[in-house]
This record gives sequence, structure tokens and C-alpha cells, in this order.
Amino acid sequence: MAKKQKKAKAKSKPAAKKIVKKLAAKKTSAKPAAKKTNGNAPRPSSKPYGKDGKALTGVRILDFTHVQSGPTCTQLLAWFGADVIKVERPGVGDITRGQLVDVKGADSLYFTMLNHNKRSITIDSKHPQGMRVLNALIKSCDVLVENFAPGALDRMGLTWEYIHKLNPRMIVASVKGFGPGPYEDCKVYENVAQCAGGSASTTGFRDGPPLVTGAQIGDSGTGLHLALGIVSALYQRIRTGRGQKVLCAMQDGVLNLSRVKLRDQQRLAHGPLTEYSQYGEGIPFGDATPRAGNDSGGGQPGRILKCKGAPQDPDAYIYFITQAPVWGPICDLIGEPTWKTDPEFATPRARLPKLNQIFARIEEWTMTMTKFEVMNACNAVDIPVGPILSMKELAEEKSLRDTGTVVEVDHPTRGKYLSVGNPIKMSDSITEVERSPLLGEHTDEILTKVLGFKAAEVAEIKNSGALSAPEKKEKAA
Ligand code: CAO
Repeated sequence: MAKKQKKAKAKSKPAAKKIVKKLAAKKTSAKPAAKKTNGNAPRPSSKPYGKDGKALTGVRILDFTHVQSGPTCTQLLAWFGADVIKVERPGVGDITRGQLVDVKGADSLYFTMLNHNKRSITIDSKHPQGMRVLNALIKSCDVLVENFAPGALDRMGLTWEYIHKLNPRMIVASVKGFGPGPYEDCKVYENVAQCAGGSASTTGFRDGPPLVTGAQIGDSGTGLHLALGIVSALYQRIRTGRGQKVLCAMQDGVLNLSRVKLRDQQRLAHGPLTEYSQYGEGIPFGDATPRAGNDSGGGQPGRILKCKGAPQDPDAYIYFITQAPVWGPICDLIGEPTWKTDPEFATPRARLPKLNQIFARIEEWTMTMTKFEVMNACNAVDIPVGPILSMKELAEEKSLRDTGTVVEVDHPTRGKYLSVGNPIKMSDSITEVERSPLLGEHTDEILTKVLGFKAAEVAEIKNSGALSAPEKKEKAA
């Protein structure tokens, strides 16, 4: 028992600090390296690859995130080995647990697919005993990640100054809708960010309204950005010994992903955007980057073309690029070998005003085959094409299962379901996808094993009501 408590106490030190100390001890006892390599680099591990912990082993995260943007970030950190402790409001938890419910009584896929490999503790952060637990967590964690509405963390009393005083090594990472400026106090969801970050104005067809995309570039995209910021801050902390604030605004994240469209905005000052279909069609440009339909963003004309089965099959299409270096093989494949030398078609410049005619001819050819047959025929001669794969096809794709990009996960209340695993593969930090936690599943374990609270203290905290949902008041008769 005494041994156990000692262990628990030791654990309450910032987790990564312990690892750094261990490394330092190892370094002094080891023989000096013949030649200094990179700073304080330890000697290479002698363990087999994948058997010496994970990239973020020893990092502990106080995960105050909800919905999609923040959870995407902390899920990635968990996959890299961080101990992610998700703090949830008693009784309710992350709102997504109950959103888009498909299996009655079970956590939704919205929640389970964004919260793998985490532990859950319920804490009312506005209760004094809840704050007691949070203080202990702040002292024992390396990073606090949150994506509350602007000001919410401060209103809980968890200002940067407060957190930094309790734990000067703590990194405080936030997702907000907007950075400092006129909109900084606004709440923001995915599509708001797509619109405010320049994606929607540049997506869709010229003669139609702006469109949002199915890829969650506002939420998941910003979560990805935040994860990189956190890992960089952890790296800097090794040198400086102190934490810092990391902020990713969703507007900024979307704009970063729409970078090529700001490129085009500036090119407009020097003449029309010749790779946009509207140039070939003789339609003048306005003063802002227009919507480009399915034109390729890389300066090579591209379109989505029908294949056998379209349009009845909504996904029987292929993305086809008339890349200049493979123009010859394209002409041979579609049965127009004279286009290789005909001055009307032979150069990219000559082709620009005829793109509709050219793609109509290519489509005549693609419609004679399935999208996979087109892909095989094109790849055989190094023409890159993109079959439009449905979610059904992706879910059934064997190679994605083999690499762990699509994984089947078992869950105690919902049974087996598919999830997207870690898209980032590392050879020495192997991801094992574990199911998401039930609400408050690890409350006791975290209080005792991580924070070292004694049984009497746990009872006191629990009896105060700080970790449980308030009793429902009886309706007045
Ligand atoms: N105990 C007690 N209170 C808690 C709590 C806990 N464990 N967890 C959260 N709360 C409280 C917060 O303190 C806040 O209270 P106050 O407003 O009184 O200070 C309240 O719950 C609501 O938090 P919120 O404002 O963050 O949540 P919301 O549902 O109203 O807004 C969202 C959601 C996403 C619009 C907002 O959080 C936001 O703009 N976040 C930043 C941008 C972002 O990440 N958006 C992407 C979300 S994914 O599409």
C-alpha cells in the first residue's frame, strides 16, 4: 500500500519532466559519445523498432476539448502515445456523445470516432471541489488543450496567469474561431470557418453559389494545426523549461489550406488565370479569385468525367488531368494520335480555348469503361487519374484496412464499428487504436492512480457533488 501511494505521488509530477530526468541520468552514466551528434541526443535505443514506447510516451494531456476540432487534436496526440485525460461535464459529457445517435443508448459515432485512446473523468469545473481536482491535474499534466467559446476558460478561473503560476511548464493550447480582431468573441462551427477562411468563396461552379466541402477542414484541419503547435511547444520546452500558449484560429487554419487561392488572388493583378476554364471560354475575371469548378489547382487543366454507369451511379466518375508531359499518351489512349502534332492541339497554350472539346472527347472514351478500368489503363502509361471513391468503397477497401487507415473497433455499448485510424504512420511509434471511453469511466483511476488522492479525499470530493450530475429537481405539483 505504502509503495503504491509513493508511486502515485511520484506520478503527480509533470509526466514529461520525469522522462527528461531519466534521459539526463542515462546520459551522465553512459560513456561519452566519440563525436557529439545533435545537442543532447541520447544513444540510439537497442530495442526493436516499435518496442521502445511511442513518440509522446510520458506526455500527459489535460483534454478540455469538445465537438470536433479539439478532439481531433488530442486523439492524434493519444495515438502518438500521450496520456490524454478528457475532462467532461458530469451527466452530459462532450455534447457529441448524444448527437446523430444511431444506436439507442450508446455513444454516437460522432463521439467514438474522435475520442479514441483517451481516458474520461467527469468534473464540474465550477464547483470548488471540482477546481481542487483540476488544480491537481494542472500540476500533473504537460499540456492543456481546449476549444471552448472565447472567454469560457477564463470564466472558469483558468486564466493563463493562474495555470502558469500552478505549473510554469504547462502548454495551454486553444482552438478559437477567429484570432484577435473584430470577430474574436464569436462562436464558430465547421461551415462558418470554411466560409470565413476563403474556402467557400473559391469552391463550387462560377455560375452557382459558394459551396462548403465535405472534408472538415475547419474542425479537423485546425485540430491538425494545433497538434503540430503543441508538439513544437513541447520540443521548445525541452530547451526553455517553460510552457507557452498555442492558438489556432479556425479562420487561419482554413486560409492556410486555401493558400493557393490567395496565390491566384495576387496573380489576377497581372492578368487572367489561364488555367481556369473561364479563360478558355472567354469569360472575363472579376477582382477576386473566382470559383473554379473542378479545374485543377496546379496549373494543369483537369475535369471530373463520367465513366461507365454514370450518372445513375453517382460515383462513377474519374478526375482526369491533361498534364502537358503526358499529352502524347493521352492522345494515343483516347484514339486521337494526330492531336499530338496538330498545331491546334499540340501545345498547352493551343489547347486552352478548346478544353471543352478536348474533355468531351476524353469523356467519350472514359464512358466506355468503369472508373477502375480507366485508372488501370491510365496508370499503365503514367497518367495520374483520380477515381471518385464513395465512402462505401473506402470502407471496403482492403489496402486501407491492411495499413490501419480504416480500422474496426469494438465498443461495449455499441458493438463493432469502423473508424479512421491514424493517417500518420511512424516506424518506431506504432498506433494501436483503442475504443473511446465511456463518460467518466476513468474517474476513480485518475483520482487515485494519477493524482494520488487518498480514499477519504476521494470520498470527500465525490460527496460534494463535484463529479456527478446534479440531482434532477422534482417537478412542482
Ligand atoms: N463543468 C462546468 N462547466 C463546463 C464544463 C465543465 N466540465 N465544460 C464546459 N462548461 C461550460 C463552459 O464553462 C461554458 O460556460 P459559460 O459560457 O457559462 O462560461 C459552457 O459550458 C458552454 O461552453 P461553450 O460556450 O464552449 O459551448 P457551446 O456549446 O455554447 O459552444 C462552440 C460550442 C463549439 C461553438 C464553442 O465552444 C466555440 O466556439 N469553440 C471554439 C471554436 C471551435 O472549436 N469550434 C469548433 C467546434 S466543432 O464544430
